[in-house]
Amino acid sequence: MSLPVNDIRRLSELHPKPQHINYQYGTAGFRTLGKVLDSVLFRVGILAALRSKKLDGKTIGVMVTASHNPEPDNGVKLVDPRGEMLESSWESHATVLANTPSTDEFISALQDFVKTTKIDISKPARVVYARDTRPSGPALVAALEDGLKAMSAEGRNAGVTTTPILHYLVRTINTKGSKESYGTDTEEGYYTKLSSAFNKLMVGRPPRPPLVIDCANGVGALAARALSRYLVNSLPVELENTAIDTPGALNNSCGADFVKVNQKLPPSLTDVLGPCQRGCSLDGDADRLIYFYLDEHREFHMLDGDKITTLVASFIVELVKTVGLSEKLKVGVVQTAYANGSSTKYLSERLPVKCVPTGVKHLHHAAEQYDIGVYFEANGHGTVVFSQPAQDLIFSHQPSTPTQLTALTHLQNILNVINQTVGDALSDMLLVEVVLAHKSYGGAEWDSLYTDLPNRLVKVVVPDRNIFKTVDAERRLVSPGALQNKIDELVTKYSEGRSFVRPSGTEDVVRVYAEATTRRQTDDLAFRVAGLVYDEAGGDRSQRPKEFL
Ligand code: 16G
Ligand code: MG
Repeated sequence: MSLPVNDIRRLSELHPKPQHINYQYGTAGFRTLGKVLDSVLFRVGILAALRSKKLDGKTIGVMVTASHNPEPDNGVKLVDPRGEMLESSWESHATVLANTPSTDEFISALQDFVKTTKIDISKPARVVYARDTRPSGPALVAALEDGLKAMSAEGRNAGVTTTPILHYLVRTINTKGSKESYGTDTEEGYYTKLSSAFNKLMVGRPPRPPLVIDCANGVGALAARALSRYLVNSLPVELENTAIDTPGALNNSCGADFVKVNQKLPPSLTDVLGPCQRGCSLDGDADRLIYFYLDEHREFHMLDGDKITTLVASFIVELVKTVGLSEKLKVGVVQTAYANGSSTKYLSERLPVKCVPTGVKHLHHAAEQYDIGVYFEANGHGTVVFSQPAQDLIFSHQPSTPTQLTALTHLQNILNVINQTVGDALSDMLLVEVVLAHKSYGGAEWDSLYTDLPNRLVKVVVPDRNIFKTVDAERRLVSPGALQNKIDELVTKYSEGRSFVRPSGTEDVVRVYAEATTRRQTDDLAFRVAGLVYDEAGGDRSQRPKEFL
């Protein structure tokens, strides 16, 4: 059997590739302005069908979203059968196929690809897809559907939903009826799985003050509302920034990225969040979560991905110890260079900690090397993964005391609260709430586990970010030239100074991170390193970073 060339040709003509645009399947799939993604979505439809055929008809996921980015942006990424990110060797195939200029060249690139990758076209193709609330979403989904149609793939439209729910659906569809079954393959199945485990964990805990959830005016608003109906007796919530139909509102001065980058409360919550009340922000597709609270003087405190890691990892370690399984279940943590130095210090004194390059796939894979792997990026994306033997043990172990039994039951329920496929803001939020309730912590007690070093993230616009090459989990530059030496020399002048430079995987910029013991020193270090980067890369003088003191 060969490719249905006629159908592909006819439909491809409806989705011509714009000239002069070079697409790239980056860290989070293809991501750029929604209005230039039509041809990409059509081609991704075809690629998803081929990926499914290659994997013997397993269901592949496609998510249409641009996450925390501005509303006019959009994007698309593929999800592999266990709900994980697309295998990296296929990322470059995706890039090649998206950039072939004409229908004829696209078809011949497809034919080469099918041959070299040894795809059996006669196999079935199944794809489940969803989108976030962006206005450009419906047209992009229609283009994707044309791609599926061209391949006669079986498509399941999961509608408007969060990225982590789409990942959950992929995993549940593919494991249905098997020993590794992960739940019911519907949104309702997701809410039921998470909430019933959560509700069991909250039995007997004192009632909690309401949690304010900033939904970033995105799809998280729909999911948080749906989830809250299952939590009436366990967790009171107040949903804010739920204006999914207001043009321009998505991620605008709200959401997890706004809070993390600006290190401040979304202005819309100023009159909402009371002193000592907990709040959290989701991002535009609800796969990132940042917590915060105001102290009694209404001063803002942020609890980011590093704080979540510490809270969650410590709690799981305690449970494992109480159950008496410390020898058999090793808990480890995975972070990136963006993790606050204080968090790394605190965690390394207690647990194995690994540092990997930015991007969920790196963290996820590294976390899978532990029996129980906790990973979070500082930006709030993360989850906990349990190896299959660890899960089997947790569900088959025979405890010898009532205390052990209680801890084991908690561990079992914790496993079901967690979305192991990918970082999931709502699942992570439930997990955090469980730990806070069990430890009787408010924001301040949680925050006091360690004190963040002041830190600063700066973007530098350069003519070509590709000249920046890093090693050692992005902590050191090997190119351009002597830049790393200059950074090293500068850093020694700052108490507890640390700084690194890496090219962004999602934007045409270079990012500079700096931390030191005081805010002033941190800002100064970031500014100086940004200046070095700028000078080394030879950018336009007018765009040289300005001092932000
Ligand atoms: C994407 C990544 C996120 C990473 C960010 C870095 C996924 C699903 N998401 O959003 O993990 O932190 O890119 O962006 O992998 P940057 O390369 O522009 O700094
Ligand atoms: Mg996101």
